[in-house]
Amino acid sequence: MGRLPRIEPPPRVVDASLLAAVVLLLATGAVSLVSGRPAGAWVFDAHAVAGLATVVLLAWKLRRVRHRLRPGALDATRLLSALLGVVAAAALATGIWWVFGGRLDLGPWGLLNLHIGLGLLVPLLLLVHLRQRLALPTRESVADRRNALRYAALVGSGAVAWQAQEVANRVFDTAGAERRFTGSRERGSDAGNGFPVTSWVADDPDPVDREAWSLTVDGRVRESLELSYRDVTGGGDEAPEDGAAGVDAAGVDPAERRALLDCTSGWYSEHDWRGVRVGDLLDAADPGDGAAWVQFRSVTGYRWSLPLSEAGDALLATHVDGERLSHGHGAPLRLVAPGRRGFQWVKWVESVRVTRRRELGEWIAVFVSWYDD
Ligand SMILES: Nc1nc2c(c(=O)[nH]1)N[C@H]1C(S)=C(S)[C@@H](COP(=O)(O)O)O[C@H]1N2
Ligand SMILES: [Mo]
Repeated sequence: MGRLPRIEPPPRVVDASLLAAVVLLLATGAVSLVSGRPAGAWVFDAHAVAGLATVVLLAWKLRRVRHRLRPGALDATRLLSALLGVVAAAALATGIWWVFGGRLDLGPWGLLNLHIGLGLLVPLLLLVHLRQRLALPTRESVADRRNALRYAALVGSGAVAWQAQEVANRVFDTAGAERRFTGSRERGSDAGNGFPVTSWVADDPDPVDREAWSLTVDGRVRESLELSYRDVTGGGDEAPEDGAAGVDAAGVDPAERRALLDCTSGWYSEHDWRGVRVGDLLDAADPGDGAAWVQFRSVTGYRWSLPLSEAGDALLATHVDGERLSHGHGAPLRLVAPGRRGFQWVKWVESVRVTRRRELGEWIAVFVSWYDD
C-alpha cells in the first residue's frame, strides 16, 4: 500500500482518535437503541459517519502494526491486540453490511444484533489493550493545525460516503433501500398478527388465560381499578354473555390508533391497533399528588415506564388490524407506545402503576425477566 502522507496523522494521534471514535460509537449506538422519533435521526447519522471515519483510522493502524503479528513474535498481549483488531473490523463490516441490506439468520438474532454484540465487545477488549499499551499523544500534536485539517477531511469523507450509500442502495435496489432512519426494515405491516414475534432474552410465558386475567391500575391514584378482559374491550368483541358491565364504572371505551413498532433487532411493522387508551384508564383512576410516571408491567416481570404526560396517549391493545392479538404478540393486552422503540412495548400487561419516580430496576428487568410460575 502506498503512503498518504498528507492525510495520515502521526501514530499516536491515530490511536487517540480510535479511542475517541470507540467512545463516540458506543454512546451514539446506545442512544440510537432508545431513539424512535425522527428528531433523533442525527444520532444514527453521527453513528454512521463516525463508523466510516473509523474504517480509515483502523486501516492506518492495522497497516502500521501488522509487522508485529509475525508468528514468531506473538505473545499474549499481541494476541489480544490482534483479537481487538479482528472484532473491531467485524463490528464495522457488519454495520456496513446491514446498511447495504445484508441478512443473517442466527435464530431470533439477526445481523444487526451481531453488530451490536461485536460493538459492545470492542470497548471491553480496548480497556485491556489500553492497560497494556496506553501512549497518549503529545500536546503539540493535538494542537497541530494540520491534524485539525486531516480530521475535517476524514469526517467530511465519512459524511460524503454516508450520503453516497443512499444513492448506491437505491441504484442497485438493495434491501438496504427500505430502511427507516433507525436502520430498520419493513416486515408484515397491516398483516394482523403476521409480523415477527420477538422476545428479548428469556421472556416466554405460557399463554395467559383471558378469563382468569385482570388488569390492575394502582399506585399514586385516588381510585384503584381492577378490570376484566370484558371491561378492557368495552364489553364488545368476544365478551361473555352474562351482561355485567364493569365498563361504565371504569369509563373505558374502545379506541383505535395506527402506530409503528420498531425493534432494535432491525425491523419495523405498522398496524392499526385497538384497545383502551391509557389516558381513559388514568382519567378513571385519577392520579394523585406527585404522580409523574406510569409503569406497565407484564406477567413475566418485564416492565417499562412512560412519563405521565406521554402515557395518556399510549394504547393498551387487545387487537391488531381487527384480529385478536395472538399469544406471541402479548395477548390479552400489550402496550402500544407510539414513537418508542419496540422493547418498550410491554407484552402480556397485567398492571399499570402510577408512580412518583421511575424505577431504575426496569433496565435490569428488561434483560433478566423470565416467567417464574
Ligand atoms: N413482556 C415482554 N414484552 C416485550 C418483550 C419481552 O421480551 N417481554 N420484547 C419487546 C421487544 S424487544 C419488542 S421488539 C416487542 C416485539 O413485539 P412482537 O413480539 O409483538 O413483535 O415486544 C416488546 N415487549
Ligand atoms: Mo425488540
